[in-house]
Amino acid sequence: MRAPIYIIFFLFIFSCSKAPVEEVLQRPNILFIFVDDHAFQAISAYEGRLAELAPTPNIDRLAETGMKFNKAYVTNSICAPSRATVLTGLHSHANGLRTNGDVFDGSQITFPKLLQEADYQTALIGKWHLKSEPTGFDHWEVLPGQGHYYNPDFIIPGDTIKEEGYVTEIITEKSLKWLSEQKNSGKPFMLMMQHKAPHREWEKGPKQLELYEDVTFPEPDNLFDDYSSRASAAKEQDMTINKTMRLSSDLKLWSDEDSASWSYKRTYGRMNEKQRDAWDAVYGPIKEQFEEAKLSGTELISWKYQRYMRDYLAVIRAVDESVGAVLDYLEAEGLRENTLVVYTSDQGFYLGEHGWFDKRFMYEESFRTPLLMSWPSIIEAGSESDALVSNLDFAQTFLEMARAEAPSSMQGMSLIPIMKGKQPENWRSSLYYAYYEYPGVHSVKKHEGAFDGRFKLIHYYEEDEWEFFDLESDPTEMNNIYSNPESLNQIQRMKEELKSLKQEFGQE
Ligand code: SGN
Ligand code: CA
Repeated sequence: MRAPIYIIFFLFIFSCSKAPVEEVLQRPNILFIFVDDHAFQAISAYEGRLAELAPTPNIDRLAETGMKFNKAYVTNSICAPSRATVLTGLHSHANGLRTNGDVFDGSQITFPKLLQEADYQTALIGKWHLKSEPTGFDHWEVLPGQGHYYNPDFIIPGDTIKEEGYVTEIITEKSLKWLSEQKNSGKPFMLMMQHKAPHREWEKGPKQLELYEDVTFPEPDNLFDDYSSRASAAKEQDMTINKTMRLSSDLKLWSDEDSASWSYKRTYGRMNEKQRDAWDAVYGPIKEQFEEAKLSGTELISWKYQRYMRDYLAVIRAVDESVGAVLDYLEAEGLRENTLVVYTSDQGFYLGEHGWFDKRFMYEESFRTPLLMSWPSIIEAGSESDALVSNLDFAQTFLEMARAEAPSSMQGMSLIPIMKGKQPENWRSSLYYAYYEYPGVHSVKKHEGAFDGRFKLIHYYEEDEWEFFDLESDPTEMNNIYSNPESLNQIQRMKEELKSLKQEFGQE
């Protein structure tokens, strides 16, 4: 059958302009893959020190077919606040969720609700962590709190169920199932597939138990940082590999006394006999060797770092396979061209840099987050962006894609011009950051700051201590130059910047 004359006319008009036909005729699908604590240093597309030894080939497919963002940041480097910012397009002080202890007010405007109103099918599967019941989703199945790696519980509307297996694989299966169930709805979809992995305590999946056991990973240059020149917060935190990382739950060297502990019960204690036997076959000999070696001092720190990397990176391999599975599905269904696939994390993570694990600080490893976007009909394959972008920006980006109006109260910027390769002239020139969870786990003091892509100003306001870094000469932030007379003008400028950012975002 011949196409009606108006369609031929449409195709002609749009083949002459930049916007592809798909964008005009059909609204795109959105697959938002959100992971927990995935450091950009552990994605091979970012070419860091771990890239060759622990590649992430499927996550890298998104960079190969799409755009790699080199300067993607979060407003507040901690789980629940990051998730609340993604949903609302608002800084923590504006959406009311500042710490992991707060409850999300699900009655406020979120982008999933607006997509639902715009006739999208919406779903959320995996980690949620916002305490209140999800709103704005046609379908949701979420982990309680942090969730479990083995045989995880899921909260579903009106019930809690326990699933047998490994959490990353289960979240993938549930996501594929929902995708295929809604396939014939005639509506575009927006799925948030939110992995628990690679969150502490980095429990490897059954398929990756032996992965990396014969690999020695390079240490970061500042594994033995002494925090000289930094403010007291860096010295007084509780997140070092040396002191904070536990041999039991973190490094899996359980002893009999541990079996009553909460961390034992929610990890090793949840495994069935078969899972435990496979686990013990790998970790049993490691425990024996460790006990014989009687390590101490820097040798012990280096050993812990190797164990940490082997577990953390193997947990990521399962996530990489999950990304491969969903991309394969979209390809097989012919959905790849007009689906935006986003890969990002709720924040970054320390992989031994500054001697740490965890996040929270405004230093690069945790303030920055990985961000890859693939949407073949719009984004040029293999492209990169150095624009300052934020987890604030997703809500407005997705709403623009759905041709739904974003409320003027939202505080981000749509990334669509950047995806199309054109950074607008009036793009933001700096970012505002604020962290509030103190006192709290890992003892990171409250701070706020401004970053312009090169200079970073941090204020620990309860102690009135300052830090100032020039990332161009000091990319690993080892040298606080706040007292350096030559930096005075730049410091003054960044203080003004911080003040105007706070005004812009209505921060007291
Ligand atoms: C748990 C972890 C912490 C982690 C927080 C917040 N301890 O308390 O290391 O910082 O979650 O993580 S654990 O012993 O329970 O693993 S977040 O990603 O949810 O913000
Ligand atoms: Ca997290």
